[in-house]
Amino acid sequence: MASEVPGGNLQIDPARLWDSIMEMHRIDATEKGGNRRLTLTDGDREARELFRRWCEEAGMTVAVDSMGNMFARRKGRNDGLAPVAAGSHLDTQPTGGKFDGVLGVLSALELVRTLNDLGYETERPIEIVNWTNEEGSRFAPAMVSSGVFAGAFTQDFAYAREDVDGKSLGTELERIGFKGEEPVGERRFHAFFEYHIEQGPILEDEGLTIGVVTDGQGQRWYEVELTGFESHAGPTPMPVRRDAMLGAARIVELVNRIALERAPLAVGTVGMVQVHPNSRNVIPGRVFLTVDFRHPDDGVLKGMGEALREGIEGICAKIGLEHEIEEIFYYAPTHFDEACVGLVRRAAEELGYPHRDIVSGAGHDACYVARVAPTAMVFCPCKDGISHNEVEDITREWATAGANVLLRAVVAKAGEAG
Ligand code: HGY
Ligand code: MN
Ligand code: MN
Repeated sequence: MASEVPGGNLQIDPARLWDSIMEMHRIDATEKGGNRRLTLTDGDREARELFRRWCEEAGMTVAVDSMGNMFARRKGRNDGLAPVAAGSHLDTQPTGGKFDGVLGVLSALELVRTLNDLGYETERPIEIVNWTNEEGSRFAPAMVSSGVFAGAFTQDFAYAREDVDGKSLGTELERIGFKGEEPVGERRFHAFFEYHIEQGPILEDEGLTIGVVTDGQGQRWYEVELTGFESHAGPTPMPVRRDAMLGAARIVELVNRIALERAPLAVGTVGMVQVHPNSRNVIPGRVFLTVDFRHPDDGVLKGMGEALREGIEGICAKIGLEHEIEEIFYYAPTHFDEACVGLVRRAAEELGYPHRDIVSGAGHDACYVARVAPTAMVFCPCKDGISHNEVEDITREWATAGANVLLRAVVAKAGEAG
C-alpha cells in the first residue's frame, strides 16, 4: 500500500516515541524500572492528564465516556465518517512493565504526530483510545471497560467491582474526575487497531520483529472461597483439622495439573490467595483464591472449568471444607478481522520487517472491541518474553517497527471512503 505522502516514506519519529514512553514511565515508576500505576489511582489520573495534554497539543479533541475511556480525535477530510481508532491502556500491574499498554497508546499518538508533521490529511478521522482498567488487577475482571463498551458487561456490574480495600470502580472513577458524560458504547469505529508487546517468547526466539495477530485465546477466571475451621496450631490434632490452606494448596496443584494435562497450549494460574486470619499459629479457617485458565480452543477451555469444579468438590469433601466457586470472567477465543489483519501483514511486508502470524496469549481490549468493529493487533517482541514483571523490556528498533506497521495499517484503513 504505497503511501501518497511527500517523499513516500511514512515512518514515525523513533526518538519522539521513545521519549514519550520514558516520560510516561516516570509516573508511578518503581525502583526496578517498572511501574505500579494501578487503574483509577492518582498515578492513573496523572497519566491520563499527561496523555490528554499531549493529544491537545497535537491538535486533537479529547472525549471521555462514562467508563472513563478516553478518545482523542484527529479530524478527517470527511469528518462525518466513522473514525479509524488505535489505542490500548495506560494502567499497569502492581509489578508491571513500562511498555505493556503504554506502547500502544503512545504509538497511536506518535502516528498522529507524524501525520501532523507531514501535513497528511486522512479521509476518515482518527481516534486514539485509552481504555480504563485493562489489567483487571485492582478491579477484576480484566478489560472490563472495553467489555462494557462492547456490551459484554453492564456498566452497573463494572461500577460495583471492588478492590481489596472495598473501594468500588464507580466511586474511584468519580474521585479521579474521569467519569465522562458520554454514554459508553455509543461511539462507532470504522476499525480498531491495537499495538502491544507480545508478552511471550515466540517472536524473539524466532528472530522476528512483528507479530501479525490473527487470534486471541479465550479466558475463564474463577473466584473460590474455602471455609474450614480456625483453631489453635498447637493442640489441634492433625486428623480433626479443617484446614482451608491445605485445601488451597491442593487446588493450586489441581490447577497446574489441569493445564499440564492439556499441554502445550493450556495455561492455568492461581495468582491471588487471601488467608484468614493469616496468623502464623492459627489454622486458616477461610481462604479466598483466584484461578485464571486460558486456551485458544473454546471447548478445551470449557472442559478445564468443569475439571476445576469437579476437582474442588473432591478436595473439599476429603478435608471437610465448604466451598463457593464463581466464574467472574469468560470470553471465547477471538478471531480478528481478516481484512485488517491483512493490512498489518502487508505493512510488515512493505516495510521489510520479518514477521509471522501469531495467537495472543494475553487478553487485550482488542478482544472485546472486535465484537463491535473490524479489529486487528500488531505485536513486537519483548526481551526474554517477560511481561507483568518490572524488568519488562524492548528495543527501540522493535518499538519503532510496530509503530510503523500501525501507522501504515491505520492510514490505509482511514483512506477508505464512506
Ligand atoms: O490478563 C491479561 O491477559 C491482560 O494482561 N489483562
Ligand atoms: Mn496490556
Ligand atoms: Mn497486562
